[in-house]
Amino acid sequence: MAYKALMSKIVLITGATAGIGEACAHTFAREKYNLVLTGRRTERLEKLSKEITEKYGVEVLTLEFDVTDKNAVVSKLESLPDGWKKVDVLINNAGLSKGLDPVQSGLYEDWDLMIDTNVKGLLYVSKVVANWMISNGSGHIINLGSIAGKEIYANGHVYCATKAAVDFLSKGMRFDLLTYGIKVTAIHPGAVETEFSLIRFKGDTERVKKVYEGIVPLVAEDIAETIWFAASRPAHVNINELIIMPTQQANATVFNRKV
Ligand code: 8X3
Repeated sequence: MAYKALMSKIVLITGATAGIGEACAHTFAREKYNLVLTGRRTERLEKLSKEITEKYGVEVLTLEFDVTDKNAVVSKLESLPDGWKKVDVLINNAGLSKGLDPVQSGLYEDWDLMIDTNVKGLLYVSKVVANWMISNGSGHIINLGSIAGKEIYANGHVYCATKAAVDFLSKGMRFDLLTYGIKVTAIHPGAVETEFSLIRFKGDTERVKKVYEGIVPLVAEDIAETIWFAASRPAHVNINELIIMPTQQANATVFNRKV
């Protein structure tokens, strides 16, 4: 397995068990990349791995860890066979929003989870993989930001702050990795219908319904195709960042709803 991995390009995707991460797994497998898929849900990882191997004939390795667990991130990633450390593209997709509350009543555990996942988790993974890319002499880090990192909206302060952090971390990484020829791209989606809102609203399907009411939202595949566009530019071209929204969305809060 390690030998073949050396022959093909490799993408490592965090949070690959659903939504944008899962869609990226399909898109990159279609383009004949071998995949390292990471996530918290083992069963889903295994199911996706099997599906992709059968459908596209590429090789898939799965690593089960939570990006918030620094020791697990480092030890699981470092446990990869050497051939699999030749990662060409890292997609830092793992991220979430939990709760939508003002500062005076927000829950500490929601804040911790968002900051630990969206900011610290992204950093933990990036450090390990950036070092591999430096040894390999090339690489491309693609970070999932959000329109929420470009604008603030009511009750979104912590989530928006974490995505603003992703925006600045991406810009900072571009400085750090410039001399190594490593590309850094940030993708900032608006409303994408995934499990995002279900997690934000903690399973309240009525609130989730309202988010997408009267609009045709983006789907995970729209973002995966955008990421593929960024990843497939020629060696001398880097897409620094892209903001992508549904046609019926003007900014983080203004929609042209047809209800
Ligand atoms: C998700 C987009 O506008 O719901 O990152 O925060 S938004």
